[in-house]
Amino acid sequence: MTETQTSSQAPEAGFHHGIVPEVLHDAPASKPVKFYQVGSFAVGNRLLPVADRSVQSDPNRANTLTSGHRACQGCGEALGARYALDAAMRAANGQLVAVNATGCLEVFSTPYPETSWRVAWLHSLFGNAPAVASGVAAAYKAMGKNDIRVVAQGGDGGTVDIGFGALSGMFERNDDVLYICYDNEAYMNTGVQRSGATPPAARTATTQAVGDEPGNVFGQGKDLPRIAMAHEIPYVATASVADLRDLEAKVLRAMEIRGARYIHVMVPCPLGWGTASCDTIKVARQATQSGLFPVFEAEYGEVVASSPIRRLIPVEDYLRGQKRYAHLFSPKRRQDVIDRLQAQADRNIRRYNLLPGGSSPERADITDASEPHDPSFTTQTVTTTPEPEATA
Ligand SMILES: Cc1ncc(C[n+]2csc(CCOP(=O)(O)OP(=O)(O)O)c2C)c(N)n1
Ligand code: SF4
Ligand SMILES: [Mg+2]
Repeated sequence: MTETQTSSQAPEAGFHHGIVPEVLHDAPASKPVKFYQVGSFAVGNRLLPVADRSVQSDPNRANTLTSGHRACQGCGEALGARYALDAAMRAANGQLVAVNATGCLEVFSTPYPETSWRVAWLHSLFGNAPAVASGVAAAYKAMGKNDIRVVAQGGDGGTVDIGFGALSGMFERNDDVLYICYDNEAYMNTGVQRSGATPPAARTATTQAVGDEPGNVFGQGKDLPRIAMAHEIPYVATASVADLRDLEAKVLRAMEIRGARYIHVMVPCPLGWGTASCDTIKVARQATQSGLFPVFEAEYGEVVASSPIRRLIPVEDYLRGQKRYAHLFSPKRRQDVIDRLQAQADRNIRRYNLLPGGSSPERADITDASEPHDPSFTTQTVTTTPEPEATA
């Protein structure tokens, strides 16, 4: 644990616009510098006008969730929260209050008497973050301080389960709060128990890999982005740590709007999913590129945009890398269960129009034959497998 910084300290050293760091001068001349990787998922930043560059590339970014916290190595939630809150801080000109539900994000960031937050930050209970945030927003409104903005955040358990009633009320009243859910698909802080957002067939401490239907039960679970849309609030979006630039953009967009807003971020948990800490981004990308986690935006209950899949992969590629799904491949391959999960991905692809180019997932504008493909991504044609019957 390093010492916690305070907001009075100087910002972290970074690349200042127009100044070339010494290290680049020392690079061997024989090694060309490549600015854009055509066909990869990398996002160019340096060649953009300063105003269009990412929040994280700004040396004066807020570092709202700063170093020294106790998240596991490769924690998707820590990464997502850092990007989301820095973007919110930029949008609010630093006039931001963050309310946190109980969960890993709260526990790893605030071991008393330390904190990694460089923002006015409140924690009350596991299930009341939306209610507390609504109260904070109402108090500032009553004081006429409309420039102070409010963000609430919580894990999937705090959001879709215990905090659900308070969140629905916040939506229904259209309270001026941006709520961000970091979805790692289980109650990670207390030892990986199932939540209403745990996907079918996933093994958790409370959904063991036994019986005819191993792991979590099949069913829809609680699809909170769609439930939020049903409240017809001004803005709902999904995002993923696989595309942090998109996450930043959605937070900035949400902060332009007043009223209740909801962003649902996919944040892999290496400990709970049984993945290597270096694979957090890869596994998050596999979730979006298989169609299992659709990335989209909705306004007043209607989907207005979705992020197309760039290289479609079968869900099996996503499942295979995670120990929570190991029972689908050994000791006996469970093709029936894999097929049902594939059918869910196929339904998302249809529902959110994730392959707008038709059945061929390879799009000429983003691929480059000279670029070696990541062997973990296998291109295939979409099949429209019949949907499984709901059995939950
Ligand atoms: C009323 C109440 N019940 C249970 C707990 C114990 N508890 C603390 S965090 C947590 C799980 C949090 O899961 P989630 O919201 O998904 O966040 P994550 O830790 O996965 O980020 C639980 C069950 C609690 N603090 N309060
Ligand atoms: S258990 Fe998971 S969510 Fe919690 S800190 Fe570790 S990686 Fe992050
Ligand atoms: Mg969780």
